[in-house]
Parts: sequence; structure tokens; C-alpha cells
Amino acid sequence: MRGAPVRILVVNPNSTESMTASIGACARAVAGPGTLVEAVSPDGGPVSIESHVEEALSVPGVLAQIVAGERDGADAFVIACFGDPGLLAARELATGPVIGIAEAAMRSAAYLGRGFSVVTTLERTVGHTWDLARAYGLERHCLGVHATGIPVVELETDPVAYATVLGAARAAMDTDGSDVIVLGCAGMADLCARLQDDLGVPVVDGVAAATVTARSLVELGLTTSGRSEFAPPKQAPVGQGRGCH
Ligand code: 2AL
Repeated sequence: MRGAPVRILVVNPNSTESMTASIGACARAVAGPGTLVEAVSPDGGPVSIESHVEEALSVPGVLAQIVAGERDGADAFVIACFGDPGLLAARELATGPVIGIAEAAMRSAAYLGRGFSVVTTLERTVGHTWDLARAYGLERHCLGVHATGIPVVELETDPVAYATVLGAARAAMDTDGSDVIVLGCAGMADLCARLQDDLGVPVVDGVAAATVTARSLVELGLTTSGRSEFAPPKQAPVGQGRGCH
């Protein structure tokens, strides 16, 4: 065990402050003693990320927060949007591990059952989620990706959001024959425990999974390899990353 607290910077790539607060609370709830969680969102940028354009627009802000966290001594980073925007670029800029919530959720789910279903926001995010499952080598475990039709920001305001997500998860389990549910949006993090009670199967929230993964890797004394692909880039677009200070 290390003596110093583990400092995790959780970056919400969208600029909706209420969602950043809720993401921070979910991360702190699992972080455990000796772990300090700071949750931040970029200055400006999209209020929600549900399209390729919004995802692309979010990346400079995410990288700026990673650089700032690196400068301030964060030990690890979580990118708390299910598209994992800027994940690989962030790994070039940070010394500590950088964990995306989609990757953490899908890898965790693969430990827990034969196959998982992802329940997400809008239909237009389904293809990208499949792309991520393939990129992470988890296509065999991902049995389906299902949209609820709820836009990200309405997860906080829609009075039937919980019932809709619950219904979509039940239908997904029936259709896919899955035995684990993955929540496909950081804005669903606070629904996780109740869904798990109601569904009777493991429900994986990526914010929690990524936070615990980040902490574990730091406690194991592990960092991103700087040997080749993730070595510091010649040109950092948003200030300076690791090895430059
Ligand atoms: C997300 C998410 O996690 N945050 C955001 O703004 N959009 N994911 C999604 N599938 O819509």
C-alpha cells in the first residue's frame, strides 16, 4: 500500500455542471479511503455528447483538463463519457493511467457473466458503441446495444427516465440472452444500484468501474507505457503533457 493518497481526476467531457457533480459523487462513493477524487468538466464545449461532431468538439477540452491534472500531480485519470473521447491521445499526455468509462465498464462486465447488453441514450450512439466493443476486443462478450431514446441531459429531468432505462434493460436481456447490463452513459451512473436491485443481475456503471480500476492500477505502481505508441507526442496541441515539465 502506498502511503500518500491516490489522486484521481475524473473528467466529464461535456460541460453540464450538474452531471459533473453527480459523476463526482458516484466516483467518490466507490473510491474508498485514501483516494481523493476531483471531478471537472471542460470550459465550454458541448453540453452533451451524442454525435460524432460533439465528441470531436469535446476532445480539446478533455486534453486540456488532462494536461492541467498532470501539472497538478494527479495519479490517474478517468474520462467519464461513454464514447471515451480523446482516450488514446490522453494516454500520450499523462503519466498515470487514463481509463475510459466504456472500456472499464465493458472489461468489468466481461468478468461477471457470459455476455452483456449495453443500454444507452440515443439510437445514433449505438454504432459507435459497437465500434468501441470491437476496438477493445470485447465484441464476443457484447451481445447487444440498445437505445432508450432519452437524450443525455434529459436523464436528469425526465420523470420516467428510470422506468424507461429499466424497461430497456429487461428487453435487452430477453432479446440478447445477456446476463449483465452495462450502462451506456455517465449520466446513468446514479441509477445503477437501483437497477441492479430491480433486475437481479450485475449492472455495471463505467464511472464506478473506471474509478476503481484507476485506483487499483496506481496502487499496483503501474503507469501507461511510454515506450512507443503512448510516448509523449512531439507536439502537444493544448499545452504540455508528461515529460515536458
Ligand atoms: C454520453 C455520456 O456518457 N456523456 C455524454 O455526454 N454522452 N454517452 C452517450 N451514449 O450519450
